[in-house]
Amino acid sequence: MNRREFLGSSAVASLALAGAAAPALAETKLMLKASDVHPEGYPTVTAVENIGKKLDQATNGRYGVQMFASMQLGGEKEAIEQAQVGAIQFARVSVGALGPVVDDLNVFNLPYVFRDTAHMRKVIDGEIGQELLDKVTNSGKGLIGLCWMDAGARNFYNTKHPVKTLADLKGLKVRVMGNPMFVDMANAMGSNGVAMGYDQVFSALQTGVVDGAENNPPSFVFDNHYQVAKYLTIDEHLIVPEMVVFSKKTWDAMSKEDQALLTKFSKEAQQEERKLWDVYEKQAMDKATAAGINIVQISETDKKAFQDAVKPVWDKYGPKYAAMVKRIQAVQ
Ligand code: GTR
Repeated sequence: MNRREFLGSSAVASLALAGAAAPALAETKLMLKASDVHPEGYPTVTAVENIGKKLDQATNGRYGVQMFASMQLGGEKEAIEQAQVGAIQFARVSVGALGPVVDDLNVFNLPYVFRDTAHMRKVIDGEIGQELLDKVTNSGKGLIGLCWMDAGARNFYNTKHPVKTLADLKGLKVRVMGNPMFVDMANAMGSNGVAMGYDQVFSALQTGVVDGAENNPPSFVFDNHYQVAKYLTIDEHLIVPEMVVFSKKTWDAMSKEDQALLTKFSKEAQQEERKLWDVYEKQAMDKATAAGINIVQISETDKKAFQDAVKPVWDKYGPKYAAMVKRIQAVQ
């Protein structure tokens, strides 16, 4: 089924079902639709599928989850919009894509805002994490913030040459996520930031529309970017967590008990995904190495130049989030 057929047919049926969680329909299984840009087997995909399995069991089959992986329903902007109107229920998306919808989240999109991924995990697991999930739920944007997912740290890769220092980024056209903060970031670092949806990245790299992109190792490898971009530089300029958001339309039609189950299983998924992540990230690096990818590791000392370069981004966006940045930095 293509995207148009999907949105035209089953979405309507699912809406009708979701809106009518009446006793008469109790025997009918409600299939909650989920979208992810990544393929089957990717940690975020498995984690959301597991929420579905648990829901199925706990509700005696009243609910199930149907996963549309590998961008079958488009990129992340589309997934968010589909969840907002109730055409799908779960959208697993990056905070990079969600920031333009719920501005409070953009604090996590500031380059080098986290010391490392362990710091990020502490923050999303704690009070700040819950507060930002609630911001999504209370944003009036038709979304419920269910849980966080780990996506490691992001690095530059390109089709042209090794990037050993900041100067090597100069002039490279680098694809970034659809959020003005990242275009500013890429430009501040000397490259030319090009915002585009994730669904276009592979072909943009392949056709030379862009020279490079930036992402975590699992996306680089398991979404096949490494087949065309042979130069990877581990500089960890962004540590952007991801969120599973749920359609408020569907949520409002669910009983309090079912909502509580969904909340519980989502919290569990947050922890489960990260275990899968650690394994997958290692596999990705092994695969990249085996494929002969040229990998440059930026040392802690050299990272300083990268961090200094993004100062204009902090000058422009930082003040708005100053109080939250302080709280993030205070998390040990
Ligand atoms: C991946 C992330 C996706 C998407 C993608 C991108 O790391 O898991 O949600 O945001 O990056 O660059 O668009």
